[in-house]
Amino acid sequence: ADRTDPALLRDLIAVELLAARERTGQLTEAVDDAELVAQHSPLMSPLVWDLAHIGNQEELWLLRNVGGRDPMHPEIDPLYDAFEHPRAERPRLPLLPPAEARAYAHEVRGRVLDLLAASPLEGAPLLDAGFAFGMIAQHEQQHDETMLITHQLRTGPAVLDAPPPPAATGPLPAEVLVPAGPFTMGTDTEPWALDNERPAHQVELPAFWLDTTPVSAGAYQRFLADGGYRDPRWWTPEGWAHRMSAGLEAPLFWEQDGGQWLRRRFGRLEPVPADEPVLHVSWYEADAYARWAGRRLPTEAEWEKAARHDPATGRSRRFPWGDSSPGPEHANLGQRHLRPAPVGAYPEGEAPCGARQLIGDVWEWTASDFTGYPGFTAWPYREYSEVFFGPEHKVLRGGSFAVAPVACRGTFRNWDYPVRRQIFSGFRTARDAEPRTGAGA
Ligand code: AVJ
Ligand code: FE
Repeated sequence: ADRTDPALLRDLIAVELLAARERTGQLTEAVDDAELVAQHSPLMSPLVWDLAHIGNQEELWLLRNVGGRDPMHPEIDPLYDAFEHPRAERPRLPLLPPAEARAYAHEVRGRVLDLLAASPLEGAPLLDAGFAFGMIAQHEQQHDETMLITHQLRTGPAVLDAPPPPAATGPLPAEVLVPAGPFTMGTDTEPWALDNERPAHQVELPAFWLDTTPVSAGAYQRFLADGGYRDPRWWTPEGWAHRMSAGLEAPLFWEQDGGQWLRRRFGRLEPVPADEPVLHVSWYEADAYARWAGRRLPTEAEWEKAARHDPATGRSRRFPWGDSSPGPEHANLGQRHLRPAPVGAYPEGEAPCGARQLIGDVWEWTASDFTGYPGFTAWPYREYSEVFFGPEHKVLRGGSFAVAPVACRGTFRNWDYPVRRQIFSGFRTARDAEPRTGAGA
């Protein structure tokens, strides 16, 4: 879309806001009011919290900060401030009941569409290229992914349905080479990039080999069958301690039935599909698998170089396939399919290096801690990223089947604790192409 034409930009924003709300509607209308207010896991908010929080953030950023309007219900702000109350406590707050939460989000949206029609989309940093509107569309889509995680944790009969993703094409080599050299990491030009994706900067990397696709559940089962969960050799000391104390035996949602592994997916039990990317593993498990395979997790810079660097032009693309926004032919995004596609799907989404499914399907754990790039400035709010910088969070890249295109691109960075695995997390592995030389060698 032509983002320099204000009329087209307004349409694009309206389409993204609408798409997010449609998804929010599907996720919150699939269950009854009792399930909306219930806590399905202490790791998650009740769905009704997400619903009103979506409306509250939209009111704060668009109606108040951009539009200069007065608060609609100032007394509810603290309830929906993610920093005031940890998720586990949210069910006990005096939250808006479902009908009121819906009405509030709907009321805010009506006023936001009026504001959008009247608002210039330049002249102030929050307005330029419609940034605040884009940030809010992304925010709602991020919570739609969060709500889908809650659905995955929920027990009870299945309520969600979607057609299967496309099949794999191949054969493909197991790994692809990314030659040594500099590339541009991060962005100064992506209009709705969040602060942690900025600024663009050069990074020089040695050559490395990267798995062509995410690690499959079948490959991961060989790690299990080889006693990988019983052998501390493959685990970091922290990872082994966690594996022992949490009693990890397999990815989350897997259960053994005789000799067979089954997995629970949105209320249905099915055999673990061997050709699907492994899902619901923690960073510790991903790291242990990589060690067992004689490999390692890629760094965040390696992941981004594989996904964006175009050796023909030397520039970094927005996506592996080029600069065009993701279509259904490129990547499994947006909850169109409620599962990852088999490894080797999406030939049209291939990166110049030959890697597939870097965008969509599963979030990919990287070896890297979440930090600010050189020259990072927190904007427009410190609590989005900066307060999470540090070694306690690991970076995930690429987006899952549950994340919408508006909240996913080659520069997008997600992060979580290394123990987390209710998220739609998988990984691929890497290895150095040349033996490392020590300092002074
Ligand atoms: C970027 C997914 C880690 O859910 O904690 C939503 C996104 N930030 N509301 C999160 C977010 C504020 C964030 N993650
Ligand atoms: Fe939020």
